[in-house]
Order: sequence, then structure tokens, then C-alpha cells
Amino acid sequence: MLEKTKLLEMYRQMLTIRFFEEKVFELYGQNLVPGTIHLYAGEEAVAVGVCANLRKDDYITSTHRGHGHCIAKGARLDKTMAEILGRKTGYCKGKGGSMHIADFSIGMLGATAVVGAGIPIAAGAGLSVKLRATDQVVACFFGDGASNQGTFHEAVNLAAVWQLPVLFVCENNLYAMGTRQSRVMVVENIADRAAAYGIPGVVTDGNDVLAVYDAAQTAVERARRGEGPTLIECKTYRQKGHSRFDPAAYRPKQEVETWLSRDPIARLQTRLLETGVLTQAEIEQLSHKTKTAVDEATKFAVDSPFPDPSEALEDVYAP
Ligand SMILES: Cc1ncc(C[n+]2csc(CCOP(=O)(O)OP(=O)(O)O)c2C)c(N)n1
Ligand SMILES: [Mg+2]
Repeated sequence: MLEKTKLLEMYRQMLTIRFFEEKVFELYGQNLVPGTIHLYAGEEAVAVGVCANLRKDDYITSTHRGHGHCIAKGARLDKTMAEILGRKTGYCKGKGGSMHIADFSIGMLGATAVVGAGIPIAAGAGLSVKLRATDQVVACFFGDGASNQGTFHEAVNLAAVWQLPVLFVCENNLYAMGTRQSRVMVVENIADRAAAYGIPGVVTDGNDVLAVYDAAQTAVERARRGEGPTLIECKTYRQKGHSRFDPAAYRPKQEVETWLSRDPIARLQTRLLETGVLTQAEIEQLSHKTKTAVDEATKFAVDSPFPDPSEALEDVYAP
């Protein structure tokens, strides 16, 4: 088992992401979120298990489902929430919104609405690390759907050829919008695709933060030694629909129930209680503290002004 402080920090981060996403869903219902939202609830163990192995100067790239990646890499809750609500105090001055959050100061290279677009960016960041001869690593999050884009195959191949320090982390939540993986792929494990590029491919339980942590640890050590990339497939499930109020009627009821019973937060919590790392009272305290942090971030965002229309073209072009 990992040391107590690490376990507690991972638990706190997963809880934070869950409460944050619940709040975003609530605010969306109140018409406070411009555009759309893609919630990460149910997949928290992936971002947290991977990022717990990263340093502040390591990089990540993200997706359209990126709030959890930001929080796990150390983004501020208030600036993240403000960006989602389109406020001037947000990470991109309210002009990016939910799918375009970036913070270079913590190595968060950006979310993107273009499926698969973050994958070559991660390879590029890996190349920059190699050219600068540092021991930084890059973790690249993407979905099962994105793994069918050409960008995935091109970027993984080049990263393998050049032995770039990249973790390709596939969040296989079984669906790309309403399309089930088995309708668009003959292989069952996306990690098997690693063989085509001569790199290790690992399948892991994406709803078990300790399993994700272990897989990422091995891959990070390999990358820091200069031995190249790893493909990690995390089997997971989004608890809500694809976006907005998608009722996800295309998913069998039994399947949803099975995955809800594997909730990553409840699983870690049971383990922490059983092993005596945390007591029930401590869990309640932590839960209260985390909820308060999300509420404070929400208040900050809601009280913040919108950007002025005159600023619309600022930060769009390089000076
Ligand atoms: C290049 C491109 N094609 C299509 C879309 C529309 N689209 C948005 S999300 C999505 C599904 C992505 O599925 P996956 O990669 O599995 O990620 P998940 O939503 O399951 O996290 C699609 C097709 C897009 N945004 N970009
Ligand atoms: Mg998917």
C-alpha cells in the first residue's frame, strides 16, 4: 500500500472532481454555463491515478471531458469554474469555456474540442522534453473514440520511433457519443494496438485508482529513463450521458448498474476504511471540506464579471 498522505491526497482529489462536476451539472441546469459540458464523474480514478505520479513541471494534454484532468494536475478550482461560466476571472479570461482550459504554469497544455487533437500535441511536448534533455514526462489523456483517429496512430508511432517520454492514457469508457466500442473496433483491448508500434501496452482497471497509479508509475519511470512511451488503457465508464442532458438511453440498464456499483470513489473509500487509514468521521470531515472548497470556487465564479466585448479579439493572435 502507498503511504497515507498519498492515499488521502488521491481520495481528496477524486472527491473534489466529483463534487465539482455535480456543481457544474447543477449550474448548467440554471442556464449559467454557456455552450455544452462533458462531465468526468465516474472516471476520476484515471486522471488522479496518473497525475499522482507527475511533478508540477510535467505536462498533460486533455480532451473535451477535461475538468478532472485540470483539477488532478493542480488547477485552481475558482479559475476553472470561472472559465466554465465564461467569466473574465477564468483561466482563459472567459473566452475559452469548458473545453478550452489551459494553464501552462502547472503543465496543463490544454483541453480541446477536437477529438484526438491532443495526442500529437503530447508527442510534440515529448519531443521538446527530449531536445531540451530534461527528465520531464507528458501524460496524454484521450478516449476510445479518439483512438480510431489517424492522429492517434501517427503520434504513437512517432513517439515510439523517437522514444519520447509520453504516457498515452486511453480512457476507454465503452462509448464515443452514442456509439459502442464494439461497433467500430474489432479488437477488444485498445492497449493491444501498442504492439503495432513496438511499445508496451497495458490494460488496467480504470475505476481502481491504485491500479491506475501502479500502471502509470511503471510508465513514468520508463519515460524518465529515456526508454520511450507506454500505452495505458483504463477501462472505465462515464456515469452521466455524453454531454449536457444526454439521457444515454443507448446504454443497457444492467450495464449502467454494474458500472455504478464499481464507483471509483466508493471503492477507495471502502479500502481506506477497511485498512484503518481513515475513520468514518474523518471521511465526513474531508467530504465537508471538499464541498466547501467547491462552493467557494462557485461563488467566486458567479460573482465575477463577464469579459467586455471590446476584449473579444485580445489574446487571439500572437503579438
Ligand atoms: C474530430 C472530431 N470529430 C468528431 C467530433 C464530435 N465528437 C465530440 S466528442 C465525440 C466522442 C468522443 O469519444 P471518446 O474519444 O471515446 O471520448 P469520450 O467522450 O467517451 O470521453 C465526438 C465524436 C469532434 N468533436 N471532433
Ligand atoms: Mg469514450
